[in-house]
Amino acid sequence: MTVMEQRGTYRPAPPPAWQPRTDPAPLLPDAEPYRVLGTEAAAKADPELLRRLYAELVKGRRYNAQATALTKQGRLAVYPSSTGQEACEVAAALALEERDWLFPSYRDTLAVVARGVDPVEALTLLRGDWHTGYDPYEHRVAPLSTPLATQLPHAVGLAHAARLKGDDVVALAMVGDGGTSEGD
Ligand SMILES: Cc1ncc(C[n+]2csc(CCOP(=O)(O)OP(=O)(O)O)c2C)c(N)n1
Repeated sequence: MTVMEQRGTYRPAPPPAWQPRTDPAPLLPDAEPYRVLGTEAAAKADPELLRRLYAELVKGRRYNAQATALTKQGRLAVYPSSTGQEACEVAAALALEERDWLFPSYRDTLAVVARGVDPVEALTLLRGDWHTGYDPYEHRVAPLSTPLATQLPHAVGLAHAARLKGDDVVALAMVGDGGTSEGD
C-alpha cells in the first residue's frame, strides 16, 4: 500500500468494465485511398519537391526489387522489403532536418538511404556483417535494429539528452505494429 493510500487520499476509479468494440475500427485507413494528385493541396505544392518525392518512391521500389533478388542469389542473408510502404519510409526520412536522428528497424532501409546513406553500405548488416557499414554519426542514422523495438529506448534516450542539453533535435524511431507489443 502506498503512503497516499494509507492516508486515504488516493482513491483511483475502478477500471472500466470491458465492453465489445462498437466503433468501426477508427485506426484503420479509409476504404478510399488517400489522394494528393488533383487536390488543392497538390496545386500549391512545389513541383520540384513533388518530382523529388516521386523519384525517391520509384528508386525505392526498384531498390526493394533488387535487394530481394540478391537474397535469392544468396548474396544477401535477408532483406525485409518495404514494397507498398515506400511513401512512409521516404517521406518520414525527408521530413527530418540534417541535425535530426533516425532510428530505423530492419524494414526501413529506404528511409536510411533517403537520409543519404550509400545504398550499398545500407545493406551491410543484412548481409550478415558485424558492423553497420556506415558511420551512424555522419548521417545521424542509428543501425537498422533487428531485435524488435530495441531502437525505441535508444531514440528516447537521445531525445531526452537533447532536451536536457537544450538541443533542437528530433529523434524519429520506426517500429512495426507487432513491435509495439514489446516491453521496450
Ligand atoms: C525481440 C524480438 N523478438 C522476436 C523477433 C522475431 N521477429 C522478427 S520480425 C517479427 C515480426 C514483427 O512484426 P512487426 O513489428 O509488425 O513488423 P513487420 O516485420 O511486419 O514490419 C518477429 C516476431 C525479433 N526480431 N526480435
